[in-house]
Amino acid sequence: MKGKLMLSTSLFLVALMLMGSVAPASSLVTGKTFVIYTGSGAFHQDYNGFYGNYTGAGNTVINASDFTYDALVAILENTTVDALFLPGNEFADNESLTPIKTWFESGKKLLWVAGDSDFGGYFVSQKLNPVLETVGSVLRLDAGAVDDPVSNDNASYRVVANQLGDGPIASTIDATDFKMIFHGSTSVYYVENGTPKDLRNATVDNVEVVVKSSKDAKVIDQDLSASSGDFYVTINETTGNYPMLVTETIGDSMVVVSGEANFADYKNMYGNTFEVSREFHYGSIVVDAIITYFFEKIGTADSSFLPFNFVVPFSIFMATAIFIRKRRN
Ligand SMILES: [Ca+2]
Repeated sequence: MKGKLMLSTSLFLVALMLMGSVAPASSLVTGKTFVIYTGSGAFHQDYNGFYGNYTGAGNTVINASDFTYDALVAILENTTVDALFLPGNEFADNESLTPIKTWFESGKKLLWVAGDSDFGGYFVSQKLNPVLETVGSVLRLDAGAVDDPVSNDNASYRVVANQLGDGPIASTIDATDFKMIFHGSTSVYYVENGTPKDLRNATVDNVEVVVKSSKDAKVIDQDLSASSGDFYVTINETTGNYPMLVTETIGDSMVVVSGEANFADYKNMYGNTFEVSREFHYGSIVVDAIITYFFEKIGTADSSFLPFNFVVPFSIFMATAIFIRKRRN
């Protein structure tokens, strides 16, 4: 009788330990290596909030703002890099994207491609979209700018996206009165057989729209480039609900495409207050939720790590069983 009680107690302890090995979605990942490669073209260079949070949680964050492209390639080829962030970069014609493709296709990799609006010609989406193309993503950054005359932080270019999607990642975010700042942002469309397509009402395999603009937003071609990438401005008879932050799972890797580098400090995007009105927003919470979801559900730790979760509770279970047997004898 006593043995049975001890057996059920030890089984209960094992169950508790197994449950405890799954971190809640709101917690940060640990033990990962991130690289933020700003290159020569990226506008945003400050990531102190992101750096502090993730190094504090036991990750390595390499702010590769002064790296050459060759130095980036060397680190992708010689180090275990789990996530690569490209904020508004432009790659030169002689910078082969093959090393990024090879790295991504090696599996369990998170590639975050962040755009910018076409304000003043600082960012040209056609120079960053080839990265998405080379890793096999159907997502593309629009070559225009999202402008919201209604949902904004005191100026229409300080877009306050106020719609959270209903996919598996967005569903991990517990939000009431959802708001997220995208300062001078572009949006995301997709391609099908080489043709640009509206992502707002489409269901695309392995693609999740995590955050959308308000129903009142418009897309404008503010640099008047009228380029092939200025897609949404051509269908502006239906405004609003632009995809601002989208993921695509490719094998056990994932791309994240955002209209702004909202893991940057810039104008409090990776933060929780608006720049002007100081209202609360979900910026860092959304970024963290995406990263956590990826490493817990898609690019999960390899099998060599799994026994550790199992070995400790199993050893306790066996020791208890042996102890019970000995007591009986
Ligand atoms: Ca444009």
